[in-house]
Amino acid sequence: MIVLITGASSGFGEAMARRFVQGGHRVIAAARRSDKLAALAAELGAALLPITLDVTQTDTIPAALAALPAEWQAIDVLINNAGLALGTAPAQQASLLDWDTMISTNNRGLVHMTHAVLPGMVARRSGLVMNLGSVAGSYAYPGGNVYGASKAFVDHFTLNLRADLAGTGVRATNIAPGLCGGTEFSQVRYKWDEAAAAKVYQGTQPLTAQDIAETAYWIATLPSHININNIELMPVCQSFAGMAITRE
Ligand code: NDP
Ligand code: 8X3
Repeated sequence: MIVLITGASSGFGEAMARRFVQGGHRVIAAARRSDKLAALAAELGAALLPITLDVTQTDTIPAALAALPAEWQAIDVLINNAGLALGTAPAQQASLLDWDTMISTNNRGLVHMTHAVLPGMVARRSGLVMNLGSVAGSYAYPGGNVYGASKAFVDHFTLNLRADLAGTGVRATNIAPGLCGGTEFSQVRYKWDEAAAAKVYQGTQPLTAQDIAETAYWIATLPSHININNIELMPVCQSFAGMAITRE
């Protein structure tokens, strides 16, 4: 298989790139930090093709895909993993710039990538689009505001993809992880305040990027008549809070 992974320079994307190459597949690894991708390419060899791509620069996406070498053009699996949370401030205090960046990356970038890759999949009558949602897309929490909403969009966009792709042989899956450590997610969210980022995982055994990579690999290698619509994973240490009630 040829697997295109966005956000392959760290965290889930990097772990998934390793997993798919280890499984004998070829990976197109996309992200903004070309130095990180070059290091991954040096480690994984010719099975990994690094491409520098900012998914928020949506005008550049079709040209970046058209520029792929001919033998890398027929993408079997698109993993829309590039994404981020910025901040945990309540909506009334949050940064609009942060909100725009989350929407541009988690939603706009994701739909543009999908739009660029889908026609080839439909023409070949096979393919899989795997989107990285989050538990934040299903369960509201204070400070989740636009991040959670952007992931709810990913969840529902994936289901609507399934509706449109009926009869084409192309599959679509939303992967919704909960607390997951060992990636740059919290460093990015807390703008590289390392203490704040570390506190998120204190006293927990979170999911790992490897757990998510194994999940993605399992989904992508299922027989072609099976579609996982939505899969939600949490570490055992994570559960549900009650409804918040304001009392007079
Ligand atoms: P990381 O911060 O480790 O990885 C995010 C990746 O996205 C990086 O490779 C980054 O690369 C890339 N990226 C960010 N912005 C862009 C952009 N504009 N264009 C291209 N690539 C971009 O986080 P995770 O691996 O933890 O997260 C991966 C996905 O999983 C995200 O969508 C996140 O929301 C989701 N998720 C994470 C959870 C967690 O707890 N960790 C739980 C649930 C979901 P670069 O900076 O080089 O561009
Ligand atoms: C990341 C999981 O709980 O930090 O999507 O929102 S959470």
